[in-house]
Amino acid sequence: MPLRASALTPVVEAAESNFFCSFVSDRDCFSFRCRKATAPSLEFLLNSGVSFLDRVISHAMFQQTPPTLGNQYEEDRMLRSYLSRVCPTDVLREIEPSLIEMGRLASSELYQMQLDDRLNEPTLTQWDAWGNRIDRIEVTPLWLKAERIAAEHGVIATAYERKHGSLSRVHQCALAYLFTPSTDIYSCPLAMTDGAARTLISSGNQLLIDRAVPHLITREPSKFWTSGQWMTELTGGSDVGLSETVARQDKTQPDKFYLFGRKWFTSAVSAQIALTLARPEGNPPGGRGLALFYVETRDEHGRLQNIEINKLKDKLGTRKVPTAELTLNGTPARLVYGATDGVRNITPLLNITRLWNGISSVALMHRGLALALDYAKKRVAFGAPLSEKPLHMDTLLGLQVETEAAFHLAFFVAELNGKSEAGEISEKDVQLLRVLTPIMKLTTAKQAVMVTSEVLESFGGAGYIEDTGLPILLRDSQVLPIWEGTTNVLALDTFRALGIHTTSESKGENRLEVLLSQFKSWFESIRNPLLIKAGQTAKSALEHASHWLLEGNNLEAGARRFAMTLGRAVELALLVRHAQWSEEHEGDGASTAAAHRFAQSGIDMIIDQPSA
Ligand code: MFK
Repeated sequence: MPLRASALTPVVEAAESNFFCSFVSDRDCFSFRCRKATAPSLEFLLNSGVSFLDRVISHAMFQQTPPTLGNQYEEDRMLRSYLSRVCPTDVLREIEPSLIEMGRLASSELYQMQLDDRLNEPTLTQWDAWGNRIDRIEVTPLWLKAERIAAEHGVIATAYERKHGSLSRVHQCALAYLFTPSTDIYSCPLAMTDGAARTLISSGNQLLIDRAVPHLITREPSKFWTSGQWMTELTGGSDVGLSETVARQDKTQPDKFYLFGRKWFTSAVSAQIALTLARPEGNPPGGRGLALFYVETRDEHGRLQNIEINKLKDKLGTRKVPTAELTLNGTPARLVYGATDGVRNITPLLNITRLWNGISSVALMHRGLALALDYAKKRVAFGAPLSEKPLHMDTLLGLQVETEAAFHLAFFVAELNGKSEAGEISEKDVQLLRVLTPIMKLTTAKQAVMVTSEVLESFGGAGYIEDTGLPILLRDSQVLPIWEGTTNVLALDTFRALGIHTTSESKGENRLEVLLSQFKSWFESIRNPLLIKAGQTAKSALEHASHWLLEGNNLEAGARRFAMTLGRAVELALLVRHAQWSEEHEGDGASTAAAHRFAQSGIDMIIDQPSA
């Protein structure tokens, strides 16, 4: 209630040793109490009550200091320690300036702009004043800035310039991790752009590589293109083989097609190109009958190429992403790689966007924690800052541990991608990459929802208030388990990757050998007894999952628990390995404490059938 000091009259009560004064009017009331010895005289209050009151009010009105962010690279023990382990010293020296700069941008101008941009959303204008269909999308100021910064700072380019071999992918993911939480899911078009570049390069289609890839991986903002990934149709987001979009071949140019159909969830429709699936006329049903197509959304005059944007989706979160429903009315398209097997051919894109999903998950978790930890130092309740309250700090520590575990899994998958791209990957690591991609995506996405939800709670009511900028963390995290394959679809993909057929009779084979042997090599150098014990917990969970597989009862129903167990066990194993290194090379026991705690945070989720 704002006080109108000028209209106030002092009402004074003086007791034995206390002095109590209320300033009251018909609308306002303000009271203060002080010791009688220091109390102002009634005459003073009557004569200069207003200015006195101003002083009292300015001292007495409680103001909560909001949370702030420091340089998001320099303050991130987890990221810095990890990079110190995986990067040779000269590589770290070369990449650090870019990370420090991105950490600065993320905590300063991008973060401030994100708060200022909060109420802006993309708009769709379908018609101009003269009745022409224009379907113009305008994105928000933050997104425009994010696009420029992403290009200039090489958030895509770094992975393709490959200045540091396989570690360039790790460097790029570190940039993406720092950039993501301050740019309102601009990571979505970047993820798809990265995936499109990777898919086009691996397709070997030189015409399309020459045409599009230089734009996708440039650092020059005016030349930078983003890509969409149009897969989902009304028939299904998961069962993509049901897609109804038809591809009609040009009679005179056999490699040119025209697409007819509806795409139901096209993220970031503002992109210059898209990779999409359609069924060439005469092809059989299912994913094998689909083909992968390359589309340029606009012609040389900037007009959409027979694409109608029917509406923008009204979503729970990711509201800065212009996600649209489209009709393709003869959109020109080119085959990327063969006229069949579209689902298989688009999987390089899926696997890159799933990596981005994991990196975004840990990025949002880390941002939430950075704010919550800073706030804990500033918020006083029940006589002390929250940072001195054991229960509050224990709650945040639990979130830190989940974040750290998720971080190591996401970045391990980044390392494997880097090795694959640099042509340095072993056969065993190819298998690991295939298996760990869905496991990493599903595990980290669930952790992100849990952690960001708890982060909001750690702010009390403020966490539920929009203009603190906090609720967006939870809303944006909630998409992470949904898009790019839901938790259940990815649990089934884990089976696919391990060659497990839920109906097959071949139960005997141990499909988890690749993970078990990896654990063995990671644990060879573990000496700290706490870490040995934590490693044993990871191994036991994996062995339990393996036995459950061999039992072979109701495999499909247990697929999520199986995949989650694998995800948490691998996270724990990676944490243990890193903790041993950190103790020996940095003299830091923080990761050991995290591993110890994570080992007791529910690794094994397998539920056995009751024995007969
Ligand atoms: C912020 C970061 C993230 C940004 C995201 C940006 C925006 C996202 C917008 C979207 O959400 S786009 C839509 C995302 N959609 C999906 O992720 C689809 C989810 N559904 C699946 O993943 C299904 O598992 C799938 C469509 C792949 C199943 O389809 P099918 O037709 O039943 O596939 P099938 O027959 O099992 O597999 C076909 C081939 O692909 C097989 O190989 P072969 O032909 O050699 O036998 C599979 O082994 C292979 N395959 C499937 N998934 C694979 C894969 N290969 C490698 N990696 C994979 N992940």
